Amino acid sequence: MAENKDCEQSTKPEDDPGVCVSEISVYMNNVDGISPVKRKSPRITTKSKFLQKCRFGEMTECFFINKKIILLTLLLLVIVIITWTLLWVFVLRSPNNNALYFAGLFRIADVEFIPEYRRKDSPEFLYMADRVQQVINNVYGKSLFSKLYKQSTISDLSDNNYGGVLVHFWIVFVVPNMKTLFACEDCVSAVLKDSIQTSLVNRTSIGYLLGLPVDMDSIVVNVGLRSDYFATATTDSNSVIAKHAEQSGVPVALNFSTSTGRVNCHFKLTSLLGHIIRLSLTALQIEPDNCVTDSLHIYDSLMPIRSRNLYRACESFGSFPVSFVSTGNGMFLSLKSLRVHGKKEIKGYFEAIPKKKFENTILSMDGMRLEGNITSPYYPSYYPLKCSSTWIFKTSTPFGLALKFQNYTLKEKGFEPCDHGWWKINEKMYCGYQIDYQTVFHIANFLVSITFQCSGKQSSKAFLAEYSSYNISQPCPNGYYVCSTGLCIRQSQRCDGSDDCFDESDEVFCSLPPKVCNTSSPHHHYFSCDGVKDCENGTDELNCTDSVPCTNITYKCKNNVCIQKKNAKCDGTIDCLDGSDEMSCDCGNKIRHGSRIVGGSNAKDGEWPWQVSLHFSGSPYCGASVITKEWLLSAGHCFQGEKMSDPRPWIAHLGMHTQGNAKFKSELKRILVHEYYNGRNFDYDISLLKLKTPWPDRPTATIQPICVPSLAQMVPNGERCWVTGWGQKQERGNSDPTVLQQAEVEIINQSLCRSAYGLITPRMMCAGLLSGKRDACRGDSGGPLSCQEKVGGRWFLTGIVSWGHGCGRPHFPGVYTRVSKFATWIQQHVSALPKTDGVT
Ligand code: 4AZ
Repeated sequence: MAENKDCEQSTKPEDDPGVCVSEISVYMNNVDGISPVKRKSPRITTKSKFLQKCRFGEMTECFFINKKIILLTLLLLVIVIITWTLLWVFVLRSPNNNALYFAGLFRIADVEFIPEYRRKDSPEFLYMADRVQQVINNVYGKSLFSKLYKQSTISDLSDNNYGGVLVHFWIVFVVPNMKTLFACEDCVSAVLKDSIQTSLVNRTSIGYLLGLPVDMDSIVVNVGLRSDYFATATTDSNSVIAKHAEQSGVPVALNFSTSTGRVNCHFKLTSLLGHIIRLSLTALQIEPDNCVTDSLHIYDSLMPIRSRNLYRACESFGSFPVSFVSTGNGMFLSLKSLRVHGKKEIKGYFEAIPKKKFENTILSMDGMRLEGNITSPYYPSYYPLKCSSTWIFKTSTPFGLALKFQNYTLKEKGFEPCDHGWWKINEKMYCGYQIDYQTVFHIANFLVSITFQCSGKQSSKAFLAEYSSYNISQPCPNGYYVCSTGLCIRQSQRCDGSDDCFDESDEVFCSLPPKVCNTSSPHHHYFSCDGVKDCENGTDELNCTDSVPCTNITYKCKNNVCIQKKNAKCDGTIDCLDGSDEMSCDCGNKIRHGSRIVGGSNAKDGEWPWQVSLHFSGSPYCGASVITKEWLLSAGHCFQGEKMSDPRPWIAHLGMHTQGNAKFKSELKRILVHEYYNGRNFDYDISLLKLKTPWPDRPTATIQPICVPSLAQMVPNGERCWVTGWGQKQERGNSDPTVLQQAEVEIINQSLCRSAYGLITPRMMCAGLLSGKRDACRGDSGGPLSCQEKVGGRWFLTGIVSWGHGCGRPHFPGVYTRVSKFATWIQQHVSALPKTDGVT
């Protein structure tokens, strides 16, 4: 395989991959006077005497003495070499752990950019860099931090779309005692900002930083990584590949691939003025482990500045190409891998594209119907951190405007920030959310003004909405029903047992359908093929394995044939012609059957062999369930935030009965939270966890996987299931049990669940007792709600402990993630799971 050796690689496992120029250091130790070369050895004089002796003829004595001298000299030399090497490795070369690195940028206004600034060895660059450096030195040298300030380095001078020169710099502080926690970004940038003198008269953002005209609004200073400092701050670094897009729309290739050695590879991309950069990736191969070993960072700057991080990829993308856009004419990519073995690859190209303004006015002429598409800026690229788009629509009465989104929805904005863009529609504010179904947003006005603002910590996936005018008094055609998601479905689809609206709004306030047992007309989904004989003549359970059109309530065999039998998976009867429904059914078996959580009881050892306790930094935090040899299922909310989503502090305890006595423990290799997890309402509250070490078959059989339900699987209301965990035994106070607790709970009707809580999505379900008493509580989150199949007797992971109003309160049952809804998602990610578990 062809290997690109442009970027720095290291094959030695002990090498620090971040150090491009490992010899360069801001290390403060004074090495003067310890050089062995400077010392004169008195033995040299002795040696010369012996040599003299030799010359005067006593040859035998001379020979032995000579040999001794040689041996002694060699010994001395070896000692000197060892001492020097140890000194070099442990003292001189060791990283300066007391150094803190800050990466930043600002724009110098009123200074004309000249092409020579692009070359770091040009006199023009050196002159300008020296000037800026002196200013920074002066500012920090006279600041509160003067004693800690070590140096600044100008790593780039670039042109930019606002005029002047954009300066990218590093500032290094040396803090003798790190206990003084000096990583205060705001303090460091405040020093710079406070030193700028602005004029109250001019009212511009340009002020003077010791004579340098600096744009106040452009200042960014963030804590940076030492490895990034060494990779980018020094002129002789060979790990940065600089590429420039000379012409608009002409792609410039970006390729790097290697199978050996660690990687610390950086691309600095620039484009011509008045343009931005579109980066298109066609391949990315890195180890998916939450960026512990491998990562690709894309920055909206020419240096790795954290707040300018456009995207952080910890794994490859689901499909290619994917593209990202910058806000200015520079972009920086950082590809890192700590793995010595295995392929690391990035393929793609970038191009200069004109910077655009996104303002549109769309008018309906002579009452004509409006129709078309609106998209996020730079569609289909991920939209950048800062962008905005406005549209003004004018229809005529009685028409309003409908926006049909593919995988996106708008919800009224609360106090929280919007992570996927915010919208202002006729003066009302909304947040955008990514979801996995269609929605239609109706605006009942003939004059519509829409502003979309990009927001979030990362670049977000593009959206497209089809707009059309609609009759305000009748949003859906005759014979159609308006879902709460805004979609129009046929009236016949209402109360048919299938979630056609995607939010179950077509399945609420439905009376129990009548049993029609003596006609040839098909049975209602509620009765048909659910394993329960509702009709005396058994007609509701007939022909359940005949091939039918696939829907979300049919079971899909491996050969893509769908059957009506809902719980076909692993029930002990072959239902699919290809037998796929009974393949890979080594799950959901309990070795021992035994008879708390809130209102629960002690479980017996080995009773719930799929139960896992997840410990964070040594303490029990959440539960999980074993589904394969190396995968666990848990809740998404256990892993929220930077700290919790790092797999390293987590340990999974398997085969455990009393806390701390696990039969098997493993670190986590990967945490995969559902991409649509919504921290506001706990929708899509599910995560997959990959173990670093798969659990062993022996010596214990107390670890067993639970079966994952198929998409069609149905658990009837009132069915009794079990919730297990080491969570609190009471809502108040610290009452964590040491022995695993179990509680039998009932599946609660979705409408009842909704009447208790309001927003219950199709991906949630309730279980508990309406009297309260038995429930999951804090600490049980992520753990299983296990239900036993009537036919076949296997146990299925019907729910995952998610949330609820307190614990064990009457009329507030526990809310669980409905696992069957995620059958496809689980299968997509867990390659070890059989491909035959009936997902559609
Ligand atoms: C929790 O905080 C939690 N009663 C889990 C479940 C329930 C409430 C809280 C349900 O982990």
